[in-house]
Amino acid sequence: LDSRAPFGNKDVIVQMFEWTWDSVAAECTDFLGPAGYGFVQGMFSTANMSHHRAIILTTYLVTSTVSPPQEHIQGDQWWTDYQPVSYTLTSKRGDRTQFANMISACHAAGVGVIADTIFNHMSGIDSGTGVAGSSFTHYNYPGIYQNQDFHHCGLEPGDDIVNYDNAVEVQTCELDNLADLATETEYVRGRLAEYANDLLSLGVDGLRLDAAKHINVTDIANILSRLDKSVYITQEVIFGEGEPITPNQYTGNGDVQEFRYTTALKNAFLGGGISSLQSFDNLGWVPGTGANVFVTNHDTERVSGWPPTPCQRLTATFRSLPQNGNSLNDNSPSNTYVTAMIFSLAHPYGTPTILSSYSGFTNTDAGAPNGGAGTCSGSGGDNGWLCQHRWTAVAGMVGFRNNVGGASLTNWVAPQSQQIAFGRGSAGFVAINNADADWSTTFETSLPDGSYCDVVSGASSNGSCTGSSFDVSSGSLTATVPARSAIAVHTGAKGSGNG
Ligand code: LM2
Ligand code: CA
Repeated sequence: LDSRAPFGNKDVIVQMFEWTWDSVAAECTDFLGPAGYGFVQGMFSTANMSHHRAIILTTYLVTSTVSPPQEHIQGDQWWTDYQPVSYTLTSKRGDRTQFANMISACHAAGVGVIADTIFNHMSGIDSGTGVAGSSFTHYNYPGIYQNQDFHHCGLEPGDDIVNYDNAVEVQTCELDNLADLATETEYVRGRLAEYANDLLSLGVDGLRLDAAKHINVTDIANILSRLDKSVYITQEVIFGEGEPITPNQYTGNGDVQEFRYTTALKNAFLGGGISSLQSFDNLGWVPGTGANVFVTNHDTERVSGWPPTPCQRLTATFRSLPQNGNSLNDNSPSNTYVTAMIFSLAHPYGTPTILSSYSGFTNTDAGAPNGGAGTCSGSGGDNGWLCQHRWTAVAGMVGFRNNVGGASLTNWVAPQSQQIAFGRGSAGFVAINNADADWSTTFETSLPDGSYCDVVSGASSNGSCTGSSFDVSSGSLTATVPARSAIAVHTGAKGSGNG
């Protein structure tokens, strides 16, 4: 067992962006992993289960990533969750009891929970009252932090980070005016560890460290050394060309989010050619065993500020901002968002996170729909929620990934720059056609002979396929991969015919 594997040997993370704790709990129970319904048994024979539920089972790891559980400022914008005012576990997503109940429900369904954790800062507004009633001013959070617990860098007017080429400035000045915690001090370290340990005591399985780039790597190491148990860690360290603080410096603390991957997939799928995506091993990126990767996250799916003006492009500040919109998203053309997620779940590099978010993100401030209560319908979204984690191709590829495990990449072919196919040992095979014409060919695979269900278009149900099916004979698989689409088969989804 890889001690870094997020939860058991299932490594797919779903980021339930802005879902309330009650709605995450229900989704864990209803879809993400019905208790006792182990995919490891591999069969979907329970009569009263819909095939959608059957596909998913215990496959996902849930992260409440973009919904930090602590008290934050009031307001309707999604980003109010990123301005903490106390460590009371009451947020717009629910209270402490609901948070604890969510963890219990998800665990009962075989799904782990990662909490988004803000170690870098408190609020960015001058004063107010948080959602649990705590009053505060910018550098005074009664009973928690006072003026001396914050950095006052003095390097720029207003103490804001401007120059990303200066490591001290990036880590001791303020990100968007957010009061920057003095994480080198004993008191702040101890207080942050106390908060993290409170989360762990409720059963949290991992932490996403928000704005980790803005915290010295040794400060993070010190805080983590105080945790009561070892949990999965993923750190947000956004790569910026030429900057002194790099993602690779943080690998000793746990996984690191590799934003170069996000950018590479966008560029490849939108024109550069997906044949460039065979390997990420010799690019100087975070090694695959320590990388957390995604096609998009809550920051990059938002389009504000992108593309940059030519003048912005020249500034170091711009280079390392979250690069809003610098990724594929639900509005991307030609099904590229879906085919890129298929690629991400099929390729062995990194631990993949699938964002599950809501539409209308072109309004970059808009908070969650439906009062934050996440709802889905069948294999799609509902009430403004997109429910990417339920999409047939995404759910099918989560099953693919769990089935192929750590099998190595085999049988790679790329007859042209927008068509690729590869296997994962003898356990799975995928072909992605990002060209505008169908791709009809015979692939050489390492699969055992048999009949397989295409998990992009459907699933295996009682020995037959709800989508397409393909036969493998002497390793050969003859298929037509539709334009701007994909096919994927694996040994955990056998079947024939067409349901
Ligand atoms: C992260 N990365 O380092 C998160 O992934 C990102 O979503 C967070 O920014 C950021 N850290 C801080 O936790 C978001 C959002 C910002 C928003 C901040 C704080 O992208 O737009 O900033 O949360 O809520 C907002 C205003 C900004 C204002 C700031 C402070 O947009 O104009 O700055 O609040 O009041 C004066
Ligand atoms: Ca800092």
